[in-house]
Amino acid sequence: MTDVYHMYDAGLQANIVQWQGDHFGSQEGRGEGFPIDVQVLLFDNGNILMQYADDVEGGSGSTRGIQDADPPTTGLLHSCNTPGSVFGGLAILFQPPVPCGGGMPCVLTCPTDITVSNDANQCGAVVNYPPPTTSGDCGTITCTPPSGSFFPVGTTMVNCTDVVVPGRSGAACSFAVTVNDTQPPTLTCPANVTAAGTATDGCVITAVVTYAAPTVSDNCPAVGAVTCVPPSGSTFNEGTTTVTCTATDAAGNAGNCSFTVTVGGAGTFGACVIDDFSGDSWSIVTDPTSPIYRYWRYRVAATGETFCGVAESLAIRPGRSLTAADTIDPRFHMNANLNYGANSGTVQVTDVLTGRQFRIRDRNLANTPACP
Ligand SMILES: [Ca+2]
Repeated sequence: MTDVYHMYDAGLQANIVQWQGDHFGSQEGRGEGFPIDVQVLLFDNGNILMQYADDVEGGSGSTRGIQDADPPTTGLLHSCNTPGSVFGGLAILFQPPVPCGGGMPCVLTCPTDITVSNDANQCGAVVNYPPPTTSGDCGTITCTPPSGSFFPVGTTMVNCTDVVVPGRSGAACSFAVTVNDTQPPTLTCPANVTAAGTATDGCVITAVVTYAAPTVSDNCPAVGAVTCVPPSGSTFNEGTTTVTCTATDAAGNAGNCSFTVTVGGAGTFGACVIDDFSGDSWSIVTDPTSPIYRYWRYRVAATGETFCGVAESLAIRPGRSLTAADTIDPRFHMNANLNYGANSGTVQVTDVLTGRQFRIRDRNLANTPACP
């Protein structure tokens, strides 16, 4: 290679590099090895023009005027990956300025997979992610769905690609965005329930209680059925029972709420006495509006036994006396005589089948604790 000539042509807006080489092909009448001019124009707009001729500047050969065109319009427009096309002319214009196989291939490296929890009250999340890192000759990178999109619960693949241009294979990469539903359903239970109850065999006060189902909401659809324990319509025993309701969403998150069902309890019994020595207690329902009016219950402190029944007679003189009798029950008989004026009372219960007798002697009615 001979001397290289290099200058910038402001009119063409191009760097011109020119040198003289040897022609290795044969040309009629000239044989091989005669000198030719080779010229490369690097235009500011990125286009590249290659041409050769006996004398480029002199306009000999077949490339006359190429370097003077603005923009250059003469010569062969080279198509990438079609090598045969370069043999059809003496000048080659690379446009757009992408080297055919000359640049480093574009390589995209996607971010690692992303896992997040759902946004509050959303069945998905807005996810931001960094763009892929690039190496080589890359164009504009496009990722779908773009960063900042709303991703639904589950796994969504994000696909990133290099802009597709002639002569460059489209680089691509992908990664997974997983949004987990971590929000449990929200349950709203009914208000606490109070039921009067009825007396049953075994001296137990119970009530069949039905209640409204809790309301359920969740950030995602497909919440399973609500389960309450004990279920509505159950028989609830005397006292307070906590009802717990649960619902589970498709992701396995369980929400719950609870409320209470109270049967009987404070106020059910209107009069009570307790033996000052044995600890035996007796109670009776004195409210005529109660479904268990005149229901009595005797508890033996020493053994834990309970006897009960419904008095066929009950007489109350407020502040003065209370008398009650149950003499027709085939199991237990009862007689109560309380004298509030004298601050004392007696209660006697007989187990009819065994003949056992139990008696309360309360010498201080004023110290009787709250009705059980
Ligand atoms: Ca949920």
